[in-house]
Amino acid sequence: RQAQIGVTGLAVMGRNLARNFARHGHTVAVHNRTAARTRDLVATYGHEGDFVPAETAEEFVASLERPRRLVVMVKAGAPTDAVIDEFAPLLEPGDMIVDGGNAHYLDTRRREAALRERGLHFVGCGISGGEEGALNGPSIMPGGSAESYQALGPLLESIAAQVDGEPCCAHIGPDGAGHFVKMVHNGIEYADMQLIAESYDLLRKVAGYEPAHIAEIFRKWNTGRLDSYLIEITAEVLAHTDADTDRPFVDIVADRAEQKGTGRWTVQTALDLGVPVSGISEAVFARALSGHTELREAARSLPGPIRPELHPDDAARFADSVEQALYASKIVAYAQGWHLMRAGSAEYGWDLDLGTMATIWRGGCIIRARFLNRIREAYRRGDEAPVTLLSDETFTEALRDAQVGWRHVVSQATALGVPAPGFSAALAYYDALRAGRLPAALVQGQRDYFGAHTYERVDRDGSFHTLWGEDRTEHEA
Ligand code: NBP
Repeated sequence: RQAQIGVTGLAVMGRNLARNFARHGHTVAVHNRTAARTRDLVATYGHEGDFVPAETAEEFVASLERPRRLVVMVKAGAPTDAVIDEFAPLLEPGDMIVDGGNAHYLDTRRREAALRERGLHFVGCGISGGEEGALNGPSIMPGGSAESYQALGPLLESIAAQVDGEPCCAHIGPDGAGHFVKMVHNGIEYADMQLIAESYDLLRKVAGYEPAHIAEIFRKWNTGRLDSYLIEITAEVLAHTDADTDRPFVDIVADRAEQKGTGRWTVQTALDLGVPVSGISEAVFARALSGHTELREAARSLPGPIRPELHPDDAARFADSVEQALYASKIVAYAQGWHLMRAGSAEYGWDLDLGTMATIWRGGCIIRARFLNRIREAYRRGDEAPVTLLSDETFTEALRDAQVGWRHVVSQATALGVPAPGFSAALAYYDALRAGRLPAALVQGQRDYFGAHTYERVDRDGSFHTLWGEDRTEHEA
């Protein structure tokens, strides 16, 4: 019998994705380099649906109906190329290879171009939600040709998370667009996590609350505008007690945060495209800093301010301000992420619909949140998409209301010596965009002085250079 879709690479993600397809009534061909995994999948989960196991690549390809839809879920990087090289010669024009791994979008662009030459569709497909999402409904971000989406879309949409009857899956754009937005999703996820972590740290060190109390505060926040998966799990983690020591779980975890690389890719891409994503970069650097044990050891005895204990009333007020700082900084981080997607779209000619990401990130993925509805609305209002989310009326109003608390938190954090790089960077970004004049004018003056890099004037067109080492007269360059 012929399968509608095939999955090769049956580690946690591939296995769960294959089960998800099967549970939705699709016949799924399954294959893995090491055949034991394939046999294991069918033996353990065969009753969940219609699986067609294949031991060889040839058998696998032969079991797929045409045009073939072949999902690759192997380790990103060289393994993906190895799998493509193995399967491409066995496929026929019009067939589709879908890479559901965490590929870099530039690799996806390269692979798509090479396979297009052979008449094959290559779909770089971002999948978010981890193993749980893969099984029960991820957020899916497929790139590639519109033609391939015609054949793939209904299948992918059927297994995606659903919010208000809408699937968390949509065609993103050509070649690397799907993996690009998945990368930005992960960058935003880094920022979100860092901002939540800073909130915890301030509530603990400034307000003086214990983790269990902070868990309650997060639970309360989760019933309001901050309602999100990450706030929900944060409350769970903070409320957890270590069974061995009876101490708060968060206190027995080594304070070195790790990273796999998509946050770093986001920042590298932002540097290349000249997009300020300080909320995301501070989050990436905060993780990096936490891992530099030797630096932290060397600096441990550096002087800091004395931290007075807060009166309980002041502590409660401070907690409210932290909620405002978190919300405002979150708006900034998302505005930066959306700016990066807009820049990527322009750079690569993707014509991204920027509202789509807000729609498909409302469910299935790690940053799923009520908040995304507001972004979706921002892109639906009016004919023109907002240049920045900050200037959308809903967000402008929220920032107006939050800024007093936000500034209070950043100044308290600074005065009391508690690092809040995410909050501070977000506020600096906000104030810099708001500023009528920036000291960039002085930087241009400096550049012209030492390097004759020229400057533009506010009062007339043209490029100018001042003869700084001579009579300081100005010349049109
Ligand atoms: P892994 O990333 O651990 O990869 C293991 C799979 O790759 C196995 O099926 C393995 O086959 C196969 N593989 C390797 Br390694 N080298 C191969 C080669 N040269 N030829 C053929 N197959 C090869 O699996 P995962 O954690 O399920 O993730 C799969 C993809 O999904 C990755 O790109 C990951 O970044 C992405 N992703 C993961 C998550 C998550 O939460 N884990 C979330 C979103 C996306 P074998 O069994 O024969 O060794």
